Amino acid sequence: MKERGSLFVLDELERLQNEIAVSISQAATEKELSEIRVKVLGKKGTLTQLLKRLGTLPEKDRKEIGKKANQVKESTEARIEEALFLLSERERKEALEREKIDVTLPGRRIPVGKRHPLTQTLDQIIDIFSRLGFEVVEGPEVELDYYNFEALNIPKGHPAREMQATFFISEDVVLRTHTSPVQVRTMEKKQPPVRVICPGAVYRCDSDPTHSPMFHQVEGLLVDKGITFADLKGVLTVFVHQMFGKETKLRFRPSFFPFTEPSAEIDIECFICNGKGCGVCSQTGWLEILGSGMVDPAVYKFVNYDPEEVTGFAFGMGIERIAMLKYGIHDIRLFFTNDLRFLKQF
Ligand code: 2NM
Repeated sequence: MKERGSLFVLDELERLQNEIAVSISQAATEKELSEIRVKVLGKKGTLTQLLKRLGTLPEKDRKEIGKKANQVKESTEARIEEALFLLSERERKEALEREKIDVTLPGRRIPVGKRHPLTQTLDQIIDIFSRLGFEVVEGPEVELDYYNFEALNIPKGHPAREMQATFFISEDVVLRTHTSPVQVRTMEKKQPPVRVICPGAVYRCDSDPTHSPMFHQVEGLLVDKGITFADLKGVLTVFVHQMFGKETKLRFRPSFFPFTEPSAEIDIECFICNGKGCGVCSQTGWLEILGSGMVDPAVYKFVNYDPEEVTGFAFGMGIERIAMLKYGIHDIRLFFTNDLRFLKQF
């Protein structure tokens, strides 16, 4: 027969074991479980307190009660371990569910930009002349009157100066009206053979649907011993055929520029009406696309080339004009307003 004290402790252990089992089964977090561990097994924990009373019990009951207490302790630890394991399992499953990705979904499209139609046109022109051995050279947009006019055989008072509607910065400084000054600078620096094209922005005080105060040009220059008008015709015919198609009809029409003699403008057959005459070609059947000529000996004098030694040809074209003809664009301002509805079409 056991003592009342022993019976009470045994009862308490039994009750405690059940209570622990219930609270562990209800714990929803790791924190709650570690709180239970402290409450039961900690220094002031319920089981620890109960064990302290072991010494006060009769000798004969101690073994059995001690064994029971140990069992409660071990089962508590085992239950907590198991609960922790279940919690981490549940957490892992939830994470897998939460982070699930559908690898069969189509990818997000990356919006890809396009080059501006003027850049595309210029790149094509540069590509053609590069293959013909021309080098790309650039120069200043704010230019001395000397390079823009004087050295190109356009002295002060020359009517070509009025025709070009120049923006002046000061009496001797202008916004270049063409890229020819870059070619003059090139000839100053380099002896023949010279084969360059000069792309870039140019400025003229002019504004309507087909003229912009800023637009772009490519000019070309080839100087060497024995260059003739036949070379001009050959090179520019190759260019026109590569740019507009090898079936394109073209003609060389006599013209005038102060810096070339003789001079010729190049027309291609109007591809809108096939030469029959329409609004785009002003009923002529032809579209003007290029100016050209044999460089005037007067220009060579300014750059110290000997006109008895070398000859050459030069040409120039407006990039906007070429792009407008190529894509059938009627208003030059569309190139500069950056309306995506326009730009996306190229
Ligand atoms: C054109 C037409 C004809 C030209 C001439 C020169 C230089 F510097 F060599 F004299 N550069 N560009 C030239 C000739 C430009 O543009 C319609």
